[in-house]
Amino acid sequence: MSRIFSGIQPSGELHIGNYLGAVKNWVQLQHTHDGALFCVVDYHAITGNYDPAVLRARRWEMAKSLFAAGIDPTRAHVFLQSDVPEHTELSWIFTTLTPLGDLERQTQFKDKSSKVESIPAGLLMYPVLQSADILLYRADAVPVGEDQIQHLELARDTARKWNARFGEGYFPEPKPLLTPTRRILGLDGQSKMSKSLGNTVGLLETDDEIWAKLRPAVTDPQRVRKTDAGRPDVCNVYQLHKAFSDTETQANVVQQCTTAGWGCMDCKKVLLGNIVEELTPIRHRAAMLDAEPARILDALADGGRAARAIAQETMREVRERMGLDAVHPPRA
Ligand code: AQP
Repeated sequence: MSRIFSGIQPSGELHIGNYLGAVKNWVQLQHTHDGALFCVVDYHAITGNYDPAVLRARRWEMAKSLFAAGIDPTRAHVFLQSDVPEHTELSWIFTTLTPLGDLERQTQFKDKSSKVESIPAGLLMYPVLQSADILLYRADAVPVGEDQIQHLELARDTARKWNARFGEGYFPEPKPLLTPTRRILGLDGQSKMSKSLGNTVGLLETDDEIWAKLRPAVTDPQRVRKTDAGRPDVCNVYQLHKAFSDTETQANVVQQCTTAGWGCMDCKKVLLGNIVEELTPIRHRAAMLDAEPARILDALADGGRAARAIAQETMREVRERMGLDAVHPPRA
């Protein structure tokens, strides 16, 4: 059976893009794959300027949100990346195998580095650490959103290179597991929903907060008046219906939109109802966890222990195969 690993940055709140693209899939996969590993990748969240107090709070909130979303610590291991130092050790080893050009070609690097004056090397090295995150557990299936496909190609290249030099077949070549909602746009309808772009709907937001964001959300730009027929295929609100509404409602949305039966506001109100229906139980579970923080602490401690056990064994084998194990005098 394949081993599942995936990670999420505590660089902001868990949003519906993360949820639909990845975390909802994690919740399902934990039932078919024992011991799946889900990591709050805090080392990835320090590549830019940050406030340590804010990071501390976000790590906690991210772990809580994952449990609230339905990750069950008796089925899956949830842990903090910085609780397992072997991530950074394997990352250095992979750095030595990675061509600079491959890193400079990564779309996410080009995108993020174009927005800063001085580019931190951590931004460039991000996919190397990500390869280490995955391969440390010798995971072969990685449930992620579409934006991570290119990084996983690099992880596969790295696994092949290391295997060719040090141990054929040792590291599996990890494959992405995508959901039908592999790329959710922000409510601006322009760019990927992203913590750093401030265009998100948080998983734990109240109904009023969600509506305040959904009400002005961009729809089909050509639909100016209610009497204009809309084009669901170019409308981000329809894409969100596909994620949150049942097939009957989706068909009705198409019918009402293309015949100018509903205005965009009517369509958004139906969507709001369906988002609220899906997110309310998650919010309730988060409130219960707020009242019992020890459950989060215990789950993270257990997850960290389980992750370290696998990571330490991998590093023992990696060091041995690379000539980095216990030193001894030369044999005569
Ligand atoms: N908009 C999205 N649609 C579908 N999937 C998404 N993911 C992120 N945004 C979308 C998936 O969520 C998982 C965790 O992502 P991450 O936090 O580790 O990194 P990210 O992709 O960089 O997410 P953000 O929100 O855009 O964070 P920032 O702004 O900090 O970079 C991944 O599986 C990702 O594919």
